[in-house]
Amino acid sequence: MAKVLITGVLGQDGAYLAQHALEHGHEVIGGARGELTDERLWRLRHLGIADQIAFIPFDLGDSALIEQQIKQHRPDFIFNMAAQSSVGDSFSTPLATAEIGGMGALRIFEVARWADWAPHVFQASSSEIFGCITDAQHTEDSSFNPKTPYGATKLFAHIMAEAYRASYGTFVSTGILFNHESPLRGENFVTRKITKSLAQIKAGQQDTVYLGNLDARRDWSHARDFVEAMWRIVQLPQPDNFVIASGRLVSVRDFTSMAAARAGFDLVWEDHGVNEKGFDRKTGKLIVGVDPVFYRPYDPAQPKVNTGKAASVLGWTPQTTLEELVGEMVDFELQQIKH
Ligand code: F7E
Repeated sequence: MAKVLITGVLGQDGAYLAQHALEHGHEVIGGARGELTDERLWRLRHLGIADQIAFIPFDLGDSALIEQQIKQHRPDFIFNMAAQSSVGDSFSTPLATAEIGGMGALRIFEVARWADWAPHVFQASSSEIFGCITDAQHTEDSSFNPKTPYGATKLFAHIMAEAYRASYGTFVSTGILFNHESPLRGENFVTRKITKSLAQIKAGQQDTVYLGNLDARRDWSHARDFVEAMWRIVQLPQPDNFVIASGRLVSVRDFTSMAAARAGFDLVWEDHGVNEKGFDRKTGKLIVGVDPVFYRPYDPAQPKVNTGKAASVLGWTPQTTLEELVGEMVDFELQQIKH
């Protein structure tokens, strides 16, 4: 039985990681900042594991607290999942994004560097570190060129992880994670916004969902599958970097059509840009509109990736198709509707 510290345990990935660790008989210490309100515990409650986690106060902005908690609990594994994880929000909160996502990660690496029991640290890197597309097919060794505050922050932590490995021999591995979704996703991310809105439109509780860039393409997988990859990464004898993705890029428009079909709508798309609209073929009802307020100042195209290293070294490939993921998310939202 290992001791597993998960920062950001109240978030989507933290919750699935905690579930995974508990299922494998490990002890889970859940780091969370602020009060443990019912509202914030909903993911862990939904998974039925809130009572099995030893919660500790943990704030990535507080070096002394981080050091004290890690030294006191001596975890074998540290998963650093806490961050301001919205790319969209990072445009309005660049300092907080960098402070928590960048310096916060470094604070953990620094404690791990001096820890006499040599914990294995997992750092959640992001596909946003690739930024502008430069290679036809990206791998762990592609060049990084982020142009968003979030991407730059994640790149700082990513390079620091490599620096700590090279300079001090600290075990810090990274997963360069592409988009990973689930019913536990935050509502400010596009997949959950779409699935939740469609269920509400279906129930007559919302008229239309307004989105931003429908042409944006993302490589979406199920968060549960990603957690399995993260777990395998920290079990390796040596720290390393792994791209974790499905390799399939789908537009926001196509994701919306898939989700709408699951909710019982047959979308037809008309016009372009801010005037684009998605109507239900059967009823003619307007289901999707575009509102430029959801456009980003910079929205880099996501690259196609080669996940060969994860497959060969970790024996990992995603188990859930995008169709299954969309089905699970829409069904979840339909079940949540209160009539
Ligand atoms: O946006 C477009 C938006 O906010 C996806 C995080 O987990 O993955 C995630 O970042 C795309 C973008 O995720 C809306 O412009 C259109 O192109 O769901 P998202 P993200 O920015 O890709 C990466 C890998 C991470 O590391 C991050 O932590 O969808 N889009 N209309 C919209 N996006 C939002 N949020 N809302 C819209 O209405």
